[in-house]
Amino acid sequence: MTNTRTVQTPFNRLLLTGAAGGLGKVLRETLKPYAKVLRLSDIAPMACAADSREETIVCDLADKQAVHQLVEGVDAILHFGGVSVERSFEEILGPNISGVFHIYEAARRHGVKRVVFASSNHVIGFYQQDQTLDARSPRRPDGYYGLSKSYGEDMATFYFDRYGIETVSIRIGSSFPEPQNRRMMHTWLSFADLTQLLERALYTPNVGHTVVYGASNNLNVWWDNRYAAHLGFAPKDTSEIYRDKVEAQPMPPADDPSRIYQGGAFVAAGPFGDE
Ligand code: NAI
Ligand code: 15L
Repeated sequence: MTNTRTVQTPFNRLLLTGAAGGLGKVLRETLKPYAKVLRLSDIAPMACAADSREETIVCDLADKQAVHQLVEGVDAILHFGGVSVERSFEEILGPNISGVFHIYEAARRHGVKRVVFASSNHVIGFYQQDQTLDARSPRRPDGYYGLSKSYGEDMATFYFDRYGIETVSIRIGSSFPEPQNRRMMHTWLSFADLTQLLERALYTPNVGHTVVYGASNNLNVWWDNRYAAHLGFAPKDTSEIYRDKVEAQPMPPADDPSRIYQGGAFVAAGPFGDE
């Protein structure tokens, strides 16, 4: 993928959490123009630093002191680490809930002024697919994972109001190489459009706490980004080019959550811990 946008002055050091994950591996490459040094972190092992423009640090987000050390010396944080699917509350608690608190506390103590938070469409997953939402629509999380992202967004608002740390929370739809099912025809976010959105989130001045939905220029998107217009996000890709391939899959039954709810199957996960 090539990024054709004007590359702005690189940050001295950007921190990317979740660097060993699906998106982290992509962003490790596409974020290079924006940082003299990219600090890559995950709890899982990562490929070693390729050159002096990369640093790799293994860190558990649930470990406050380790996160404090991780954040020292960075100019901005792209927070992508944590549990990325629906799990029990106990599994979500450390990585996502304590983790996001540790990130903001470390940002405050080290004077980091900008965070980009990988939030999720699952903060609004219990809305039905015939509804159009904007950033002011009340949240309707579809599980503990969505609740943890909702908490992360509240954390971002608090740290802006109290300490002036700015955040762009990106409610990512479905960011994969291509849409995998009919629902993702609406929610798909290409890696190129994600990278463009991250660039806007890093460089746009005075964002306060901005919430933006992360979807490509798909034919029928459920989300209206009017309250994030100042970011100037203009997605270029569309899921339409995959329509024939996706629609060759069997149609799920009419009562399948993937046809009813914006969050799809996540709304039906759990309960956990009854066994
Ligand atoms: P992923 O699951 O592939 O990557 C998440 C990474 O976080 C993993 O490498 C994992 O090892 C790491 N992690 C988990 N627990 C950790 C801990 N305690 N300490 C440090 N690192 C830990 O997920 P993916 O798809 O790359 O997503 C990245 C971020 O974007 C996640 O926060 C996810 O919630 C969010 N997101 C992704 C979407 C997508 O379509 N890919 C959609 C919406 C949100
Ligand atoms: C998410 O938040 C997940 O991290 C990702 O794996 C997908 O399930 C995505 O949402 C989605 O809703 O398609």
